[in-house]
Amino acid sequence: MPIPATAAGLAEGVLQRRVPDVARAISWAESGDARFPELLTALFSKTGRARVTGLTGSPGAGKSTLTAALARKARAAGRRVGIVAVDPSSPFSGGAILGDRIRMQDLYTDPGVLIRSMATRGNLGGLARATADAVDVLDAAGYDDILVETVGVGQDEVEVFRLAESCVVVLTPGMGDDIQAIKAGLMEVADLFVVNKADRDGADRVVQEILQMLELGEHGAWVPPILKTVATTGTGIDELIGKLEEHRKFLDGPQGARRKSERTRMRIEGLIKEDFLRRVESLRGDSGALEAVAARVNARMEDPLSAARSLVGRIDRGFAAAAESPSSPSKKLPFSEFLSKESPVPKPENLVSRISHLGIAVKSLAEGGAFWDLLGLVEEHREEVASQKVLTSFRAVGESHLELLESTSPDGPIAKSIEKRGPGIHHLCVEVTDVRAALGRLKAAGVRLVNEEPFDGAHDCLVAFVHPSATGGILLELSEKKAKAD
Ligand SMILES: Nc1nc2c(ncn2[C@@H]2O[C@H](COP(=O)(O)OP(=O)(O)OP(=O)(O)O)[C@@H](O)[C@H]2O)c(=O)[nH]1
Ligand SMILES: [Mg+2]
Repeated sequence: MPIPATAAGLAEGVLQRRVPDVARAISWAESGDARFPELLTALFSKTGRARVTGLTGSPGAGKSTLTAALARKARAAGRRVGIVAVDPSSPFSGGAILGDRIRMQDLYTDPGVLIRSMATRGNLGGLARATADAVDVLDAAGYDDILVETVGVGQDEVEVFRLAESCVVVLTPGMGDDIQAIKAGLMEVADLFVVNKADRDGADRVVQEILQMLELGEHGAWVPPILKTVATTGTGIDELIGKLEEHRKFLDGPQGARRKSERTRMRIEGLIKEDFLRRVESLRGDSGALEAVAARVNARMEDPLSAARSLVGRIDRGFAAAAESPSSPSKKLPFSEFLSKESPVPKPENLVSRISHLGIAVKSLAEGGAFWDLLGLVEEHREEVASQKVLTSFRAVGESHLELLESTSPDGPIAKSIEKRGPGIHHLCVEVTDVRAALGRLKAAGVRLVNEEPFDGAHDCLVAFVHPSATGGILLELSEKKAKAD
């Protein structure tokens, strides 16, 4: 069966657990394919079932051997296993000595196991994102246990690692200073410590060192257990599985819920950061924008703060435009393109057709009108709007009007406005094509409205007011011409 090229087709293949489709979906995640977001949308509601365990530690600590041991146990229990190796030298990713790979041949040939390696691209958190996406694909494809192996060295790997539900830090005897590095980067993300190669001298000393670290450091309701294993013989594996099970139960409790939402937040935050960083990078590259602005600042033609602001403005405009244009496969930043498409930046449809009128509060129409008569702007139309307790007088100025407003009652809005601020500009009215659509959009954006529902105004219009606090200081009237009923 050919592998589908559309997101919808591939999603179906993944959900039907077709291995080539799963592999293709992960490739999309890894390369940041423009179709991946749609795929993830289709799959995401089917995720959340798998147990995701991360294993990290120094090179050669035995992560792959442990991963293989855990995978075999899961297979023996009839569970399907996905392995993601974020590690260039892992036997799973093919970089390790052949012997290791041969020892794991059973896993490679088992149809209930899918092994996948992720390239260390090592920049801007892309790896963490791709790995999290790959895990989601495997989860949707019904893999019960997902094991993620990473080398716990760089910040990027830590980011990957902490996305797992249960994070296992693998240490070995004779690590020396390594334990300091672990302390700095991994302490607070570790859920379990494994001292592997416990068949060697010094395992107990490592256990002691970890205990000391744990005593000094802060940890929440879950105190990370420390286990000794010999991954090559399987010693301690059952205990490790038992502790992972306990941790899983902990996560299913109230403490776990908090932790899960924290990780989800982190994942979303990571995506936003990735997008921002790419935008900043885009200034460096082809456009030369950063260099040009730097030259201006160096020449003291512009200060750095203004320069930065103008560049931020350019980024926003640039990405709004990118979101409008059809995506081309040769684009360098397909994923951030996706993010900007999803963000609320894209240019909204214009709902305003023209300035309808400027409303001026006057004590009396006669007095207020006299001045405009001098300029030849004579009254065209007079109308009382009973609901607003106001008498209005319209004078055409080209396509727009002046609307003089005289209160018909001392407790009307115009009387109150004059009492507070004196006579003068009262509001600006713009004509909109659809006042309800405009109100809906403003409301969704949290804009403070005076009227949530439009009402009948002068001139056969449907109108509503927006509070000055939202518009930059002026009361804004939105007005829609009602279709003339013949
Ligand atoms: N003596 C002993 N050797 C072990 C043990 N676990 C793993 N090894 C060996 O240590 C070597 C490295 O094991 P791996 O599982 O590849 O270690 P890793 O952490 O995945 O290594 P990288 O992926 O290269 O970082 C292999 O030769 C294993 O056979 C153990 O418990 N005891
Ligand atoms: Mg490995």
